[in-house]
Amino acid sequence: KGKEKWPRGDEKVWKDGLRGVDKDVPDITRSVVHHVQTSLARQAYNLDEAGAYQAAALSVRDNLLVNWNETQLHFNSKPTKRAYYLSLEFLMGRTLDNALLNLGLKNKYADGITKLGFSLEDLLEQERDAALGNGGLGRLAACYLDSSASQELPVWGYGLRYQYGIFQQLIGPDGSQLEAPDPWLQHDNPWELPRSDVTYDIRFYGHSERVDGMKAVWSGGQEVLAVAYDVMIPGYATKNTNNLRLWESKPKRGFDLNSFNAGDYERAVESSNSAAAITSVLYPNDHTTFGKELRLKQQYFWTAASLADILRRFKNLDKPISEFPEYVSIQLNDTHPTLAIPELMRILLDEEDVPWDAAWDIVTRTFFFTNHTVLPKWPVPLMQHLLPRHMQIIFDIVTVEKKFPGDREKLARMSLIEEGFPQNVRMANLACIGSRKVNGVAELHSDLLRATIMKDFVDFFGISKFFNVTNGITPRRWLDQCNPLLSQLIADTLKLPKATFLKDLTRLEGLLKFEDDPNFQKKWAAVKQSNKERLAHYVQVTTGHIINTKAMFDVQIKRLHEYKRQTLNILGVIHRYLALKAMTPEERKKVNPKVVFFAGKAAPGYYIAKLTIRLIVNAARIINEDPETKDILSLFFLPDYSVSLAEILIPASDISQHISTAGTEASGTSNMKFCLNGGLLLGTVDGANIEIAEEVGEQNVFFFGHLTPAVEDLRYQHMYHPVPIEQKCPGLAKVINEVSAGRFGDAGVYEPLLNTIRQNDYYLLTEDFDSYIQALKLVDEAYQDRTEWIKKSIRTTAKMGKFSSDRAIQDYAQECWNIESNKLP
Ligand code: GPK
Repeated sequence: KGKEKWPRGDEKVWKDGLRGVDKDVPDITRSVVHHVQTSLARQAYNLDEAGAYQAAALSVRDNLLVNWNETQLHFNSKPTKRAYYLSLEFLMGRTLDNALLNLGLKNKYADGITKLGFSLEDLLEQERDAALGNGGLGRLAACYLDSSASQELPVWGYGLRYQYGIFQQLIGPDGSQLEAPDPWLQHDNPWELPRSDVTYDIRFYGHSERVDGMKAVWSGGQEVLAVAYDVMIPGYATKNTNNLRLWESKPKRGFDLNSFNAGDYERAVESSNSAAAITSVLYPNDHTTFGKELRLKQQYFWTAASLADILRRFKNLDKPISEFPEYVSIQLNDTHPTLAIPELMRILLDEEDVPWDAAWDIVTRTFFFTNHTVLPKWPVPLMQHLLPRHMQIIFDIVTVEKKFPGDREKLARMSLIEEGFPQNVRMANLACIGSRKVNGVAELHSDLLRATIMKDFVDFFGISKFFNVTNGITPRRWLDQCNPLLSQLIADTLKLPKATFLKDLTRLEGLLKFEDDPNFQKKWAAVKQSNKERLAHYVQVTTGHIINTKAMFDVQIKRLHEYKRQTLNILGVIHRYLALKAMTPEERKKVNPKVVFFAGKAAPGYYIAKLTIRLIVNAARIINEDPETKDILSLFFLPDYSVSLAEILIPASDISQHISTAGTEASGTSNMKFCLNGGLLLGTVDGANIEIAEEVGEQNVFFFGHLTPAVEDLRYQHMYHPVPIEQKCPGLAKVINEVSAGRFGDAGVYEPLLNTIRQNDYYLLTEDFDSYIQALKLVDEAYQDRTEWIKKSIRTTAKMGKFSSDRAIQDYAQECWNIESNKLP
């Protein structure tokens, strides 16, 4: 863009904009010019897109701030019960587009920005994702914030302001995943408000002494400062704007002056570094907690600061402490915030002088616990050292022990302490005992919880404490924002304003009336086609590859994990490739062309998952270059999966894969996103796939594989009566042998991955492979009848109402929190 003219756009607008002389300059343009010249101290001359984005964002933020302030005032004006969502992860993605849509200002900003010589669409691309989460659990928290604000519910989120979000994924020359840091705060973040006035002291280590019986004093150790940053959460088509409060850790006082004066510079900065380290980085492990001291410090720092803040707000109401649960409900997003339970006990016992039983009663009426997995998680040691007072409290929580004096085995299973060297705290048991209610995230998952890991607690507390809230997704981001063409087509077809179905997703059922209308079918297919072209354009720009957009697009995007079985998918692709190679050119002409997309990150220390990535990348290098097959099969691993990349991939998919071993995927949420965007689902009978099929009808999904009740028996068989893979599943054995022999390079490299299948095959690839291949064949056949396929696609979208996160949040609001909507006038 060397010879560009400066300023861009209309010079008069830039000049008059700030002074406000020209009545024709719209307010929005004026406000953007104002931020360029004042907040950024820049000029129209040489303003690049990054600067224009910043100015536009600051201008939008002004709108949000007004609403945000009014919302806080509104809810403070009379005593209101509030709910708090404690989550160590909030995977927010970008904000500008979402804020504009929720405010209803997108078109106005697009016009205003055009006057300045920029395009809004380009500016949106300037924003970095806020990626403070790993995957489903973190993105769910973000959807729930949107739904809470959109339904005018008094819900705040509490999390951590990590300096570095989830790592950036690169692919090395040999095809393996490499990791780079994500310094997302390097440029100013216009979406947060630092609150230097909202701070708390948080203590670690030290010693706890009990004075006269119950009352204890915890002192000494290290104290650090928690500083609040507020992120505005706009509701859709409402002024209500909620808050997400993120904590940053700082040294309590600069650095240690004594050491500094004594010339010991290193010691002086050491303690300040260790304080800042607490919120420096998001742990990149999905589904696992390790016994890492810094991770436990993060968890305590965050829960202690959040509780202190919640308590301070409650105290403004001037109510007796016994009424705390009448004004406060706290949702624990998985076991990560479980320390909030002993922490609230500590505050009540040691600071508020509440007797033990009354304190426990308050605690168990305040907390609610959502479990997100049935996979084992490792409990955390170190507690004694880091949090001595909390350890005493945990040892004193003997509810369970009292009730089963005789049954030693049951007692051992339910105990908060796992015996051994060292002893461990069982966070899930503590979260269950300390909460009013416990829920799973899809029907099957909640059933499994009640039948397995929570069984003893069901016997103890009764079944009504354990219930289900099926996950949901926000239709604002996952329909309107990511797929504006579809959203518009739906509005035009139903003759409804978008807000009607974006706020009540069950209204999509109205589309069923049009499923047979050829004109509508044509428009429906055209939207899918243009989303496929948008994705193809992205791939071309980022990788140089040209994609056949007439081919079927098959997508699997999620964290790399053995239980999610990306390995099954890639071995299926290779199976297809080998079959194509064995065909005559004539036969190949009849084949339905297909493009397979993968994306997803592996935890940096997850060796097997990283090998799967390497195999996908290297298989792609061979397959995409093969002149005999490349027109009918191509394969892409798109690096650095993110919320923003999902927004391009999901609307473009014809079929998406959700193929976990039955009983392992608690719910899944991308399955809902694909279906909402008219992509069909290929999956196992697992998690929310089951409920999706119930809604859209089994004839509209492609199911395969063994069912949950069979899984345990099959694993037992594998352990005690192993059958060689050549016998058990010859089709898969052939594929594995090709990989093993180096057909995709790197002979020998993939052995550890292939051995997981050859040996005890815990995730049952050998059991499900044949029915998987069969299901893929049915997908191909169905795609040949394009009209029938389009009808399935329409029906799928039409029946996705249940999966709005608005419904999920209503479930929580009614079953748990007991809070009410309160719309700003
Ligand atoms: C579950 F336990 C965990 C975890 O640590 N991280 C995570 O993303 C996911 N999850 C489940 O794996 C999904 O099935 C589920 O849809 C999602 O949480 C939200 O509930």
